Amino acid sequence: MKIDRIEIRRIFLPYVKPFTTSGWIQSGNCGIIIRVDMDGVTGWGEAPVSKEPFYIEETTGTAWSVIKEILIPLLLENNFEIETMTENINKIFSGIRGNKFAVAGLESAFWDLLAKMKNISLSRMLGGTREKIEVGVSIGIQENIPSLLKIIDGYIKEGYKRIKIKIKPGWDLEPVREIRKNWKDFLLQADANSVYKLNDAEHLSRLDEYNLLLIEQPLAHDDLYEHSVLQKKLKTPICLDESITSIRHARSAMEMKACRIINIKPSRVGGLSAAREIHNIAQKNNMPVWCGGMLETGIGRAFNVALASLPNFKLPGDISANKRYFEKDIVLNPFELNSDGTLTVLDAPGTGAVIDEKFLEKITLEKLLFFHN
Ligand code: OSB
Ligand code: MG
Repeated sequence: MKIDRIEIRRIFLPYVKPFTTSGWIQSGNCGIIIRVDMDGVTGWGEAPVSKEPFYIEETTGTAWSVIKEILIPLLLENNFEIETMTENINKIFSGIRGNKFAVAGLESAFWDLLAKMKNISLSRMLGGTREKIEVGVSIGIQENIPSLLKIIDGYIKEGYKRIKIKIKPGWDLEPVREIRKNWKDFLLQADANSVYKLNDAEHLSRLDEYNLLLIEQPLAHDDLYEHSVLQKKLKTPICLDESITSIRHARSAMEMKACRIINIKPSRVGGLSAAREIHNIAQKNNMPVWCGGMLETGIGRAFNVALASLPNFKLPGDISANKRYFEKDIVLNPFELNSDGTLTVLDAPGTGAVIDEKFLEKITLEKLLFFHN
């Protein structure tokens, strides 16, 4: 089979509220939506890139140009078989260095397409074992402690079972202490997005008394070694996010004891095949993983939900209900939080996301179409 058609779109979909981390602010999803058509079946994918390279090196602009000038031309003239499709895609992209979000956006569209061709859910195709997944909410840096506490109170009342806050110097010990005064045992974790240095170790160890589930990516985005030094000085488990960009990095991090937990984001590691492999390796090493998020639209979110149904996703993911991010999403079947703090894994073929094509057209800034010769 040949690919009949690939369509890529740059979009802008505003968030309900801007999202602030230790290093940047995001006001909306500036990602790329990918549609692949083959043999009468349609697969959808998302590359949840941002305008600026503050989380990873890629941006909307670099991913757009890599997808259009390099990745799609590599794909178009190939013949695909159902049985080897995702392996084949990964083989075609195996020479690409970096550019994981661009690669993952395309790769994931083929997983959706393949699952639809096989008429099974993506969760089942990946080996998922759960019908519901536990989820938490990631809360950006706020103006002051009272407003943070109020937001947390709202999410806990909605039913979320785990809270993650973003931290940075000057917004770390105090918010954690105040949260603990109000919610002694609630599952709580903190994400630094690479803002600290190794010589902040003593300062970070003061978080140990607050019983955090984990501290996420305290040190540099491309570091493993210093995290392994820091982990020895902390009781709180380190969870790596930015630093794990490949299967090999995940394996090295486990061997070096640079972390005790891994945040898996399919986009960051180049797609679902790599994400599943990291999950499998972590499982063999008794290391729990959880599914991170990139403030995705309903398309990327549906992939994350399917992935998080695998058995070693032992901790709640950053996969909140769509309405926590967007007033209106580009899917017609947004996830809603169940009363037990879970999202229900979809069992329709593929990701199960039903695209609101009219609305997608409305939020599209630029669109390109490709056909094989
Ligand atoms: O570091 O996990 C992160 C959002 C954008 C970029 C990086 C991160 C995040 C989040 C939000 O923490 C996760 C989500 O709810 O999608
Ligand atoms: Mg993170």
